[in-house]
Amino acid sequence: MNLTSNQSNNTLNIMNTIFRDFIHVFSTCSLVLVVSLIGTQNLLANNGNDLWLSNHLSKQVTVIGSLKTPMLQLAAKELKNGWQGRDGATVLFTIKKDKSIKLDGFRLDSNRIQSNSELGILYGVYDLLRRQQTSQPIGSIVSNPSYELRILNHWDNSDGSVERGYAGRSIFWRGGGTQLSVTEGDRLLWQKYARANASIGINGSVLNNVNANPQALSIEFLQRTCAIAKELRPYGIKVYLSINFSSPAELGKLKSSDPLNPEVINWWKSKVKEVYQLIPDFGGFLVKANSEGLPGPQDFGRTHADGANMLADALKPYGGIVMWRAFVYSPSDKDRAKQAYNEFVPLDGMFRDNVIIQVKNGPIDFQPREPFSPLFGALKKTSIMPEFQITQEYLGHSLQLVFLAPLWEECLQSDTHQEGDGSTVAKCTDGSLFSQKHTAIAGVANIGLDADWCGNAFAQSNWYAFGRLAWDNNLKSEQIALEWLQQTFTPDQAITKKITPKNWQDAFLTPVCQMMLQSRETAVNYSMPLGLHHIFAGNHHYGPGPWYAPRGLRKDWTPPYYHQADSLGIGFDRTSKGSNAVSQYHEPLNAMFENVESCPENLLLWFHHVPWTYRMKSGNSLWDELCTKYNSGVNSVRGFQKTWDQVQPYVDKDRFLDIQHMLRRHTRDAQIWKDGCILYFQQFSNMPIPLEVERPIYDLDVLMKMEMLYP
Ligand code: GCW
Repeated sequence: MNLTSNQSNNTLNIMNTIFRDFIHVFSTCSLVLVVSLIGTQNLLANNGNDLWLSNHLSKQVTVIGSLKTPMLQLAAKELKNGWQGRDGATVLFTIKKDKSIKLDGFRLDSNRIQSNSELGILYGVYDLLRRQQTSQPIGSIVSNPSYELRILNHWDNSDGSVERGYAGRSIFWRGGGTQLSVTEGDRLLWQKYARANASIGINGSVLNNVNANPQALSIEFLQRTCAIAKELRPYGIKVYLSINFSSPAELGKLKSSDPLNPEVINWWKSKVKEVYQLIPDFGGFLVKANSEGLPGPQDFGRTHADGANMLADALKPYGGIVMWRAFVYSPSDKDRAKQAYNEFVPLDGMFRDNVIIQVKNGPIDFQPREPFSPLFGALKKTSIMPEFQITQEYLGHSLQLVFLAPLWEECLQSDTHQEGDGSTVAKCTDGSLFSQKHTAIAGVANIGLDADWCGNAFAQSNWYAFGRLAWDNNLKSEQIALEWLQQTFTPDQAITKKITPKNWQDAFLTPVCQMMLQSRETAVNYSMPLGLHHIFAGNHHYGPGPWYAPRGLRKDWTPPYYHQADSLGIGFDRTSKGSNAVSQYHEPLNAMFENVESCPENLLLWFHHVPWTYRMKSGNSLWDELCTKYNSGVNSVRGFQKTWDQVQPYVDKDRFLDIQHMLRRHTRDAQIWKDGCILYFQQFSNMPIPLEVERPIYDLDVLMKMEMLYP
C-alpha cells in the first residue's frame, strides 16, 4: 500500500480513530460490554500511518497569550487537539527573552510555555503533550536543543527512487512527466511529514540524494523544492539541497567546474541568488565530493577547503551553510579507515565559518559496530557534525527489527580524550568543547511512500530516536524506546483484555522495550561480532558474503579486504605493525587499541589480526567465541519472536501480524548469517564448532550461490 492511494487509508484512519475514541469513552463504563459487541480487534486496524502521533480523545484546554502568527495558531491547535492534562485547564504562551533558553528551546510548566521564539513554543507544545502521554512529570523544565541544526538527509533521486530506501518510493520526487505538478495529496503528505519532524525537533530536510544529479539545480527541480519548502515552513523546517560539484559544467555548460575559476564562482553566485529568490529561507547545500566517483575540487588540483569555501562564500550573504561530507576514500590497497582523517585534519582551521564537515559515526561506513571516527575531536577549529544512518542499509533493511538508538548513543558517549577525559563525541560536536559557529547533526532518512512511512512499525522508532537524540544528545536509549512505545502502541488498542496501566507496563512495555534495546547487539552478534565489518555479499548490503570477491572488483569493496581471514587468524591489523590507524586516536585510546590485551573485545578484529586460538576473556578460544557470538545472535532473535507473540493482546492485528511475519524472516536470515560465516571461516580456522553452538542447517555452497538473491 502506498500513500498515493492514501485517500482510502485516511478515511479508514479517521474511522478507526473515531471508533477508538468511542471505545475509550465507553471503556470506563463497561469494557466487557464493548468487547462482546465488537467481538474482535480487527476493527482497530492500524497501518502505522499516524506514527507516534495517534489521535486521542483530548480534554478541554484554553490557550492564552499572543496567537497572532500562523505558527502560534498551529501550536495552539496542536495543544487543544492533544491535551491530556486537567480538564478545563488554561495554558499561557509567552515569547520572552530568557538567557537560560537557547536557540529554539523552551521553558515548560503545567500551565505555561515560554520561549525566545515561536518555534520554541511549538516545540514546547509537543514536549508537553509527550510528557502527558507518557506520564512524565511536568515540573519547571528548561529544554534546549543540543544542536542548532537537526537535519534529515533524504537519499531521494529525482526519478522517485530512493538510494538505500526500504519503504517505497520518494515522498518528494516522482520523476517522469509528473515532476512539475504538485497535487493536493503531495501537500498533505508533506505537511504530515513536517508535523512528525517538528514533534521531535527536526528543523531541516535535505531533499535529494548526496549522489546528486546536476539537474538538482534546474529550474524545474527548484520550483518543486519551493513548493515543498512552503509546506514544511509552518513547522519550522528549512529545506536544503545536495549539489553535484560539476554543476557549472554539466548544467551551466561552462568549460570547467574548478572552484577557483572566476566564471565558476560567478555561476554559483548567480545560481544561489536564483535559489534564494524562490526560497528566501533556503538552508544551504550538502556536498559529497571526490567520493565514490563523484566530482570534486581535487579533480582540479584543489582541496576540500577550496571547494567548500567557494560555495560558502556564495551562500554567506543569505545566511546559508555548506555541509561538506568527509566520507571520502579512493580505490587503493591502503587502509580505507584512515583516509578521511588524512585528508581533513591538515585542513583544520581553513574552512569558512558557514562550512560544517559532516562525518559518519565510524571511519568506514555505518557498520553494525565501528569505533567512532577519529575526526571527532581532532578537528578543533572547524565545525563538525555527526552523520548517522537511520535507514538500515547495513542493519537488515526494513526486514529486521533493529533499534538504532543504542548504536548512536554508543557513538555520542564515546570518549575521544582529545581535550582530556570526558571529551565525548557529543561534546566535541555540540559546541561544549570547541566554539563552532554552527552546530548540527544529520540522519539519513528511512522514509518512503509506504503507508507506515518506514517499512515496518519498529523502523519508525529509528526516525523518532534520531530526532530525540538530535534534540538531547545525552538521552538514554531506554527512555527513547519507552516514550516511543507508549505513543505508538497506545493501551487503548488493547481492547480484548482488561488492561490496567500496571499490566500494560509489565506485559507489554517492559518486554518490548527490552527487545528493542537488545536488538542492535543482537544484529552485531549474528552478522559481524567482535569487530568484524563490511562482510556483506554484493552491493545490497543485506546478507552475508565473507567470500564475496568478484574478479576485477575494487579490493576495498570486497569482504576479504576487511576480515583478512587466513590459516593463522582473522581481523584487520590496524596497529603500528599494520596500517597504524590506531595512531589517529588520541591517547590513551591509541595505546589501548594498539595492545591486543587492552583492546575492547567488541572491536578486537577491527584493530587486530588475531590467532584462532587466542584466549579471550571468557576463557574461550577466539574461534569458539566467534561461534558462540553468532549462536547467541540467532537465539536472541528467536527470543524476539516469542516476546512478540506474547504481546499479541496488546497490539492491533495489522501491526501484530506484520511484525510477527517480519521476525520470522529476521530469524531465518540471522541463521543464514550464522551458518554462512561460521562455515566459511571454519575453512581457515580448521577447528570444530563448539558443541554448545547449534549445528548449521544450511550448506556453505548453497549459501554462496544464494548471495545475490538478497534481500
Ligand atoms: O555506504 C555507502 C552507500 C551508498 C551511499 C554512500 C554515501 C549515497 O552504500 O549508497 O551513497 O555510502 O554515504 O555517500
